Amino acid sequence: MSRRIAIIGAGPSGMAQLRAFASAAAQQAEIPEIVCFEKQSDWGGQWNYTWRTGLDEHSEPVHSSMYRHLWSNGPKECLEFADYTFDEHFGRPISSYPPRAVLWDYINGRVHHAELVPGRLLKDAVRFSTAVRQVSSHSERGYLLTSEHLPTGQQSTEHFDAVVVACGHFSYPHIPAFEGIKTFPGPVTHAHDFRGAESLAGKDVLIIGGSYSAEDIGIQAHKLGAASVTFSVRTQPMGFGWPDTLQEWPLVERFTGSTTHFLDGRTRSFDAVVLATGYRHHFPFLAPELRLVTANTLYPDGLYKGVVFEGARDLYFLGMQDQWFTFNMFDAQAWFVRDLILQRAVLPDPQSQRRDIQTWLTRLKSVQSVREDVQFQADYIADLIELTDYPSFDLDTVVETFLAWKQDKKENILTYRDRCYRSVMTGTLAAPHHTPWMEAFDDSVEEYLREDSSPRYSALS
Ligand code: FAD
Ligand code: NA7
Repeated sequence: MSRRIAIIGAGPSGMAQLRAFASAAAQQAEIPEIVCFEKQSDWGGQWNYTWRTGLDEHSEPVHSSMYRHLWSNGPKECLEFADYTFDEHFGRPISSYPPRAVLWDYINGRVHHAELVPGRLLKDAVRFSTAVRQVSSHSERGYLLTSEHLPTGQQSTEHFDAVVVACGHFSYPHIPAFEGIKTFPGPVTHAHDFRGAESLAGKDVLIIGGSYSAEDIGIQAHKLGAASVTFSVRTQPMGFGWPDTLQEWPLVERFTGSTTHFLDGRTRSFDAVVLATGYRHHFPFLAPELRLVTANTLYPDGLYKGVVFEGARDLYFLGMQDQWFTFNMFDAQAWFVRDLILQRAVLPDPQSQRRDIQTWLTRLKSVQSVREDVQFQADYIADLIELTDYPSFDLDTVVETFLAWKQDKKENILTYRDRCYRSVMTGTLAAPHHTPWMEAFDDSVEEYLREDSSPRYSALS
């Protein structure tokens, strides 16, 4: 009987897993039966924007945390697939920081017409609008997986030999409490429910958090006319080149009505609060002993090569790391998992797996600079690629691109998206977008790809 493999989630990680199997099939490998479960009605994961917040049309927790006017927050040259380049998809150079819809178009383009096996599209392997409800170990081998087709409520329980968890980890918000916050009279939202900054125009906005979401929601608010944005940062100031109306303050101590008291004794009044306090790795559908327990880190403990669950056989997790690299890292992971499933790669014994994990964890502890942090993830990806036939690429140059991006942001957080970088896959230098990011208010694919105007500024490479 053919082996059966379940993939949970058809975001970039799940799509990478499908693509990995398709790539082996194209080389005449025998592919097990693949079933990918996706609770949304289309693939793309976070990149599949929804206006909904809270619960969706099936009373299911809304997955995506993305918002209107979200443009890539890092150069696309750092996330480019090694086996499907931006040049191949768009047929001409585009800018380094495309909007969400353009990136969705790119990831969709790689797999849209692809076949898993001749005559069967990759997409046919995905059961859309189907949520995985429960996964538990089977008494003999493999897993029992219960899923629910959301439009009909029909549930089914099936046996799978291996399970790949690719459900992402930026969907369940981490919502800390602050003393007195219930007395705050204005809106208090988490970044997960943020859908656009229009309502913040003219407002004094407090954003709690000091990472990607805080930074980007802050500049979105500024772009759409917020009177001021104050970041309340717990550990380390972001230290970007902020305009005058954006400031970094220490952590909030408490709220009394609209007055916020900060740890340094200062107080200030705000109209709205956004909690950009991160997310939880949360796997309600996995039996407790199968759950990965981790914070948002570059190397979650308990995953050999960052993907193989130590606590049970034939259980894999994709994309669970904190992310400098994204799409191409998910690819490297998916290729390795595919090779384990196809028995092209062999798992070492548990002691050797533990030693390997420990080596990475020890190295991570000694990381002292941003450069070392990015290099850590680059080396992790290189280690995976070494084990598979995923096309290798110049990871060290991508590290330099990340560092240049960090520097651009330090200089001016409002203009960094106007810079252009060179692809390590094709050598193509990105083309400046026709409109500076601060003046671009239409993030549609059509407007982005419009060719009838030349750039009104020159971007630096
Ligand atoms: P996801 O994209 O989260 O996809 C997981 C999929 O699993 C979803 O489709 C979901 O519906 C499905 N799923 C979950 N649970 C179940 C279930 N029980 N049953 C069935 N299906 C399920 N990365 C970048 O490279 N550049 C950026 O600019 C960038 N911006 C970001 C902005 C925001 C606001 C966020 C939250 C993330 C951003 N990221 C960015 C990171 C982003 O998470 C990755 O790019 C990528 O989407 C991760 O892919 P994934 O497949 O691992 O997870
Ligand atoms: P991150 O990167 O996990 O960052 C979470 C931030 O929230 C970080 O600055 C934390 O501060 C802060 N945090 C967490 N808990 C608290 C409390 N209790 N008080 C104050 N501050 C707190 O999540 P993001 O949402 O920014 O980014 C996730 C993804 O979304 C990323 O891939 C982006 O591309 C978009 P700390 O540093 O721990 O002190």
